[in-house]
Amino acid sequence: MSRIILALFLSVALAGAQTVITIAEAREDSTGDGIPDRLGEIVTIEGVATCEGTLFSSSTPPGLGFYMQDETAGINVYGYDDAIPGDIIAGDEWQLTGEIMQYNGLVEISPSDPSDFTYLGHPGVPDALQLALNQGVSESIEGMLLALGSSSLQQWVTVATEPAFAGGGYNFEVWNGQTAVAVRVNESTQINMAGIAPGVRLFMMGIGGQYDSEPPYDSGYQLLPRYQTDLEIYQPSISDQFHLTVLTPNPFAPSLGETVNLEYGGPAGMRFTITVFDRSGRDVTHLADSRPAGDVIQWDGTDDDDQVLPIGPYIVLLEGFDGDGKRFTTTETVVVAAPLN
Ligand SMILES: [Ca+2]
Ligand SMILES: [Ca+2]
Repeated sequence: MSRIILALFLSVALAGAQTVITIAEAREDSTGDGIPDRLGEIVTIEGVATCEGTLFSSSTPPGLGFYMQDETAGINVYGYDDAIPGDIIAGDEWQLTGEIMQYNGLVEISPSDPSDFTYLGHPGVPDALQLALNQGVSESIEGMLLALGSSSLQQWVTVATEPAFAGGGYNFEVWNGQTAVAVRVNESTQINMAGIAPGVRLFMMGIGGQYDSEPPYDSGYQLLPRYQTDLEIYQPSISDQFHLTVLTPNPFAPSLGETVNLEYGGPAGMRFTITVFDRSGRDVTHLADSRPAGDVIQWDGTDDDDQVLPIGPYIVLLEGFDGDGKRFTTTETVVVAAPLN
């Protein structure tokens, strides 16, 4: 008898337990047409919310409209307001059960009832996936939190087009290196677009999204910022822009006809003067006087009288003068060398 009871208990427990699949499995598209294999199936996944539960909902009252991700992938969570289990906070981890759907190429999971959600904890929002220079949004990273540009990498994107309002949000494009990336700012995020204009440099974060109205669903990828802080305008200080770079070769051998290349620059309108000093502090040659940026200066290792200077280290002083006559300076060392042998 006890064996029968145990079997009954197990079958009830198994019927109640959900088989959790990864988000990558939930999204799987073995035919590559942008339509998930599991379209219309009810699945259970677990993941961390990367924004509040209604942030991307455009309905009234707001319904479910957010993104969650696990180690494998991300996905849009979509549903009516009567399916909301309570406050969903960015960084919450949830198990949820819902139907796999697809809307204009965007893969969605749609719970229908608050009981489809189980709260698992609050591990916090995962680090954004940093896109490389020239990388755009693509299917495998749709639904994930992405970073486009980075202040720590000093890699920015540049606004390419004026933001245009269309259908409950703003659309514009940015250049990530040589790749144009579409950005969609949903009105529901309440992000203010002031200051976003062509030529402005940004460090950005957002969700990888897609809006492609026609099959095959292989285009229309977008970055979807969540918050004002996801659109950080990069305004480098003058001292960050002012620079002198010694290009190769350094050391260089003037007696072999080598020249050292000096690249310099700064904010628009700045004028530059370049002077070379020897170790004793004597100015030996003047390579530029009140020139604009944009040139690479070549130095052949001679002084102002065209005499080749002795081997050894020399200090290159770059001075920049802005429109108000304010002076900025920086130095680099170059080495005049003898040829080997
Ligand atoms: Ca498919
Ligand atoms: Ca897609």
